[in-house]
Amino acid sequence: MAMEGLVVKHTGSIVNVRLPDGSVHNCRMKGLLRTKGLRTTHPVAVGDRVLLDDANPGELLISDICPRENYIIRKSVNLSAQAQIIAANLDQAILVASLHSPRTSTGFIDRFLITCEAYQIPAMLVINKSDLYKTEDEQALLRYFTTLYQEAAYSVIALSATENQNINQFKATLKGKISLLCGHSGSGKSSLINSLNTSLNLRSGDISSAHNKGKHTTTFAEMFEIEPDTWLIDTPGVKEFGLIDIQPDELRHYFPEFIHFAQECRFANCQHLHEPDCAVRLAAENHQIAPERYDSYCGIIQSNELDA
Ligand SMILES: Nc1nc2c(ncn2[C@@H]2O[C@H](COP(=O)(O)OP(=O)(O)OP(=O)(O)O)[C@@H](O)[C@H]2O)c(=O)[nH]1
Ligand SMILES: [Mg+2]
Ligand SMILES: [Zn+2]
Repeated sequence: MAMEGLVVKHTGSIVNVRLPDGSVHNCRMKGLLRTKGLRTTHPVAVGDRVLLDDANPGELLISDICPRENYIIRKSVNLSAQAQIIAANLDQAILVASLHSPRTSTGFIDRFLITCEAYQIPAMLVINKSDLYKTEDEQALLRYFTTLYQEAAYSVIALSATENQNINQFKATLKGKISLLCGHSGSGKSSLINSLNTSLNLRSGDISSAHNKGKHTTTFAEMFEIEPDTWLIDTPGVKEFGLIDIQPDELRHYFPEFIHFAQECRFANCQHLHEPDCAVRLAAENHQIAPERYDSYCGIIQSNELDA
């Protein structure tokens, strides 16, 4: 008899599936399924709903993957032709960033947001380690990032996972949803999950004092139910957020703050680069659109990281 389960963890070889009764089982893939999904490194992802076959006693086999509502993908680190599905069936994706130890950047945040827009997953920004930002410069930098992304229509929240600042306010945005946490190693994703459910005790790692970076403590994506029906997906830290399957001609749709101005461009298919009477470029010159965001757009178009 086939039954449905939820993939809560997979390490490449081991896939853990949770059944409706709450029990978690280590399942294997049926042979044929392994070759599906050619461009991805593995056919199943955390968050997938799967069908299980229990024909062999004592063994559950994943016989099929239910159609995904959505998923989010990034370029695999060493296999540039391959993509890695980070997770599937998400309600939102949250970037956990810190201003230092490790330091975030607008380039990293923009690529994460572009990916979320391309896959139609609501995105949000958490600036963690707010307990560390005491100097005037740090406070100014915090305001800078907050304003930049709020003006681009994203929610931004500053909090401290370890000092419990703003955690309840953040928790309210998670209720009843499946949320993905992404970010650099050491930004505090696992610590944040621990602060939301103190019984989980996920491993967190030190920041290397030599490089001010994390040490890649979390090595596999895993889903946790922090309270009934509220799920968080912890993921390994990433160095970069490689864009995949995005054409230069569609990138402009993934900067939500451009859309309003784009209606006033002379050409309906204006790419907002050197075209005459471009209302988006003009809005950036007038600071109605943040010039950094506009420059980031132009920079990505001119780089060779998009699919031609
Ligand atoms: N001061 C301060 N330190 C924090 C905060 N959140 C996390 N840390 C510290 O940052 C370090 C890294 O935290 P982790 O939770 O392991 O970070 P991560 O994002 O899960 O890292 P990876 O699993 O490597 O991707 C640990 O030493 C945490 O104690 C915070 O809000 N304030
Ligand atoms: Mg971690
Ligand atoms: Zn234009």
